[in-house]
Order: sequence, then C-alpha cells, then structure tokens
Amino acid sequence: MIEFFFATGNDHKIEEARAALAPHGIGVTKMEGFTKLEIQHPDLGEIASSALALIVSKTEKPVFVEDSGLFIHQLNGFPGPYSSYVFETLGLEGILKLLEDAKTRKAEFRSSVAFGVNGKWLANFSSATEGTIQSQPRGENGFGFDPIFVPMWTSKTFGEMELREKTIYSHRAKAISKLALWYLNESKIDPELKPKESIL
Ligand code: ITT
Repeated sequence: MIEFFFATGNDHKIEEARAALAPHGIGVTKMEGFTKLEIQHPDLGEIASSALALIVSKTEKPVFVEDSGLFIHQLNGFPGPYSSYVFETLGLEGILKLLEDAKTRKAEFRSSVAFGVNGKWLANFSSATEGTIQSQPRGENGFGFDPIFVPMWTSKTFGEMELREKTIYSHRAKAISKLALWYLNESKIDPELKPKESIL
C-alpha cells in the first residue's frame, strides 16, 4: 500500500484526504514535527508550493500540503487566501453580516495541493467547488465555513453532509484525487517518483 504524508495542522483535512485517497489505494499519515509556513500571496498554488519547499528540504517521504480558501463573489473574492484568519476573527456571523444586502451570494471554495518526494517539489494540483452562501448556518459536521456553504447541485450545506457526501463535492477531494491519478500513472514510468527509502 502506498502511503502519503500530509503536512497539515487540521485534522479535518486529514480525514477528508483519507476519504479521497482510499479509493485509489493510497493511505494518509499526518506528518508530525513540521511547521507549515504560509507566505502571503493571492494565489493558493504559490502558498502551497512555498510551504512544501521547506518541508521537502527535511524529508524524503512522499508528502503534500494543501492550501484552501473561500472566495465570495460579492466581496471580490474575500476572504480567499486569508480564510483561516478571517474565520478565527470575523467567524461565520461576521461573514453573514457582510453579506446582508448582497446582490449575489455566489462563492467558491478553492484548493491547491503541492506534492513532493525524495526531497523535491514535483507537482501542484488545483480544484474549485462553486456554490452559494446561506443566510443562516446549518449542520454540525466538518469545519470552518462548512455550515454556510451549499455546493452547486445540492441543497445541503457541507456542514449537513457526512464525510462521504462532502467528498463527492469537495474542492479538496477533487484536487487530491487529481494528485492520486497523476501519481499512480507517472510512478509506473518514472522511478524518481518512488520514495528512495522504499527502493533501498
Ligand atoms: P493547514 O494550513 O494546517 O493545512 P488550515 O485549516 O489553516 O490548515 P488553510 O491555511 O488552507 O488550512 O486555511 C483554509 C481555511 O479556509 C480554513 O481554515 C477554513 O476556514 C476555510 N476552508 C477551507 N476549506 C474548507 C472546507 O472544506 N470547509 C470549510 N472551510 C474551509
């Protein structure tokens, strides 16, 4: 069984990554003893790549980081890359207040995953999930903005979904699945993708 290491401080992300990678036969271990340094940048891909660069300099294991955010149309993409900070400061109520007279409640979650092995960054994968922001929070599941976000083609918030259902729609699950498909194909032809420690 292939095992990827996920450098994150968010245990919900670990659970979501496990659900997304299990169908591909890939397990997920939380990477301990690292610091995920996040630069300020409008592009999640840049944030993920620079965080990964530091981590791959310290391990040869197959490892990834994921950066994500909620981009609200009415607020010109705010909070975007600042989502974690805005969730901690304004919270759900603060965001709902900003949208009280909104002309549109459209929003999207974006995710960018950066992956490396044998001490090198190798690739980035991105995905997005469009939806709408509700006027009241609903549901106890998940984390962050889950109780106010309804993905397109459903009526449930992410907060009302079980993990398996969120995995169908989730920006993170889609980006991580792209990583899995790429890795499984490329590692057949490129020995550089196999962890050296597993070959020795
Ligand atoms: P790590 O950086 O340690 O991986 P984090 O939670 O700080 O964990 P981010 O820096 O990527 O992750 O912050 C993204 C924030 O965006 C996150 O804290 C949530 O507030 C929000 N967010 C991202 N994806 C979400 C999701 O699937 N459901 C709800 N909120 C989400």
